[in-house]
Amino acid sequence: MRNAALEHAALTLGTAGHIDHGKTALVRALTGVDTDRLPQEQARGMSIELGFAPLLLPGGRRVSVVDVPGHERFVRTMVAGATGIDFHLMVVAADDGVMPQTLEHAAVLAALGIEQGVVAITKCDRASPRRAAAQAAELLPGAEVVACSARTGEGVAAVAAALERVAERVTPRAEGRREGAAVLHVDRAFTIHGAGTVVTGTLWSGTLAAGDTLALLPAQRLVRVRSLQVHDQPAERAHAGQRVALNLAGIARRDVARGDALADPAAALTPTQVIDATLDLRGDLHGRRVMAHHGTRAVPARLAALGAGLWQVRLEAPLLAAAGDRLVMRSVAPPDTLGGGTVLDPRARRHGRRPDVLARLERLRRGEPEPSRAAPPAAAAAPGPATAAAPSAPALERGAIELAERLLAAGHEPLSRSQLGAAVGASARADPGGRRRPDQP
Ligand SMILES: Nc1nc2c(ncn2[C@@H]2O[C@H](COP(=O)(O)OP(=O)(O)OP(=O)(O)O)[C@@H](O)[C@H]2O)c(=O)[nH]1
Ligand SMILES: [Mg+2]
Repeated sequence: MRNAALEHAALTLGTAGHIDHGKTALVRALTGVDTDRLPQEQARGMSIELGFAPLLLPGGRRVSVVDVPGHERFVRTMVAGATGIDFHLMVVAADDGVMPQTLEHAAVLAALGIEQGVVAITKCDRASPRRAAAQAAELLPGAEVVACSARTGEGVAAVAAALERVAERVTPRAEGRREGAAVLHVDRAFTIHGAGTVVTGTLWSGTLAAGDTLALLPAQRLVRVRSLQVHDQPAERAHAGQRVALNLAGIARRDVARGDALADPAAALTPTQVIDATLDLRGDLHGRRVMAHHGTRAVPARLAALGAGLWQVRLEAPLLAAAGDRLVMRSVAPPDTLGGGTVLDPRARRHGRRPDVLARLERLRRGEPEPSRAAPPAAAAAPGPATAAAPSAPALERGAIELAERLLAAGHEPLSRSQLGAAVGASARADPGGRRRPDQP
């Protein structure tokens, strides 16, 4: 790389905090960029969409900033922005203190596993920071608290210095995902006159280059990367953790939106509707209908408790999740963040609390590798002396084994006719009439 400032691993900083507490004003004081670009945002003096700006820290390190809206109606947008960040800038106004979306954004950060960050007590030209600082320190213990004013500029350099200290110690979330297949969750899609469809997002894993063919999900269409930018600069290649803009060929603007994902077709990322996860949630939520947020997407889901912090998330529309990804759960009404956790099995079957299924999830939670699933289940293999004594016993056909697996995995949950249908159909196809009972015609 040409510029020493770019030699550090790519890091993204996300703002957080209640409406009107001064997030956008502080980002402008730090970066010189007004992230409230939309006419409605300027007219209403309020952020609606995610805003982006590059931040050059005092020591020369460059990080990307995602500025989120604070309005309670836009928490979904906030989650979509926070999903790709490495550390946070929680903004609390000195004259208002900790407010509902301060708490909710803190809960979202916790659910996403974003522990490191800085608290800025803004508007110190208006009120003493003391009360707000004490409240914020209680909410986010461990974060450095810095008083400042975006209006007078006082303390802004101290905020930048505190951010730099965190940037030095934070582990980039993309670390360990650089070698993987490319995945990007789209946070904006728009048209640039003369260029066509452009999407932006934080590159979640792998690398991307002009000319690459990607699968657009959940539509499962192929698109081609015509050109790309990293941090607003044309680039040949983008790496995991960087903010990228992709000019896409083969797709109209109306056919791509925030919440879609672009993935290397080899990524094996497919739309999924049943997820097994380890979740840390407030209250008894078994059977509750919630909003499940993943990547830049949110869909309604029903929660089934499996015990010991293990949950099955049954989605009403697909998510594009992989094992190890973070999930955030919010209540549908009243809107509130209930907690979150990590995907263990992104393509689970509907099942209950069967001991063998739970043992497998516990293994996944401990990070142990999956035993090969190619081996037939014990029930179908009929092990024991009888097998040894009768090596000529006919093997069960594939359809019967599939059916047995489905019934075992279902536990106490009855399978629907359509769920059974495929396996029964496979069984019938595998055995075209050869083993009918003698009394059947
Ligand atoms: N006096 C004073 N006013 C400030 C300061 N920071 C922001 N403001 C004002 O507070 C209002 C809200 O600031 P924003 O930066 O838009 O707040 P925000 O947190 O981005 O708001 P949302 O994005 O809508 O959640 C604006 O009128 C700002 O000019 C400050 O340090 N001192
Ligand atoms: Mg704002």
